[in-house]
Amino acid sequence: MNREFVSGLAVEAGNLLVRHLGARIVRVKFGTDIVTEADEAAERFIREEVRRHYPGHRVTGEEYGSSEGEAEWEWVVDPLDGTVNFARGNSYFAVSIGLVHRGEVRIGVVYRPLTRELFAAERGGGATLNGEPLSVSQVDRVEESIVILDWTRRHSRHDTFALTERLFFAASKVRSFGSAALDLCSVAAGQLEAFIHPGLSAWDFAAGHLILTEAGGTITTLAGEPRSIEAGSVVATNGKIHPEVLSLLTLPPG
Ligand code: 2AM
Ligand code: CA
Repeated sequence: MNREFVSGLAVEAGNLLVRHLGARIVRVKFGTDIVTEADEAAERFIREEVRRHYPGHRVTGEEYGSSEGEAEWEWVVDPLDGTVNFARGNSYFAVSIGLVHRGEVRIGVVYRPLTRELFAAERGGGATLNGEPLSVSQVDRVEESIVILDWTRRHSRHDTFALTERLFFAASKVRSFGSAALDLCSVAAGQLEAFIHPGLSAWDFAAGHLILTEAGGTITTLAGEPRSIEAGSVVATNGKIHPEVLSLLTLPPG
């Protein structure tokens, strides 16, 4: 098992997405949560390659669920993270592949095909962007920070609005780009300081989780609990502003 194989797979799947630019929307899951032919084709490709090279491994992907049986190794795959951007011709989308061993992410790769940015990490081995080491920023105050806040239609707009208001007043800038995997990589690369999402699935952040922590960042739930790869909220920062961000996110009762 190696980082090169996972990286190669993400790059090939990314190239497949590029060939599908302009792909038809095949399903609307919920509100703006859509699926195109590209999501499905890229996931089928990854599943087939894993089955061919690592037949004993389990695959869990956003579009086709989990393959049968228990396995020590599990590939947690989002074939297209940022589908809404992809469908509008915006380059901010990526392939995300996390390789999990007994519940722990060992290898994480996120590939943004239109800019050819390959983010990769191996547990204990650091994180890289196109082979160059990555590290989080040194900014230590929210006041000087750029913060990404994103949400889905499934979450209460009132709760999200309350958080947005607090961050808007506290941070230097608030952004929203639409790909959780790339957002985590941007924090890992020191391009900005934090990413907050009230509810993600494992495939959205398994790879980005490892890339961020290997670059020196911190990731927890909104409540400040340690983050495994189970679905739920995500607060990801450069580490230095984490306590201050969490204190801003704690809404007073009532
Ligand atoms: P996607 O493009 O793979 O759907 C944007 O809000 C971010 O949240 C994207 O990473 C998007 O991933 C993810 N996302 C959107 N809807 C979601 C949902 N219903 N459950 C989990 N993640 C979602
Ligand atoms: Ca997806």
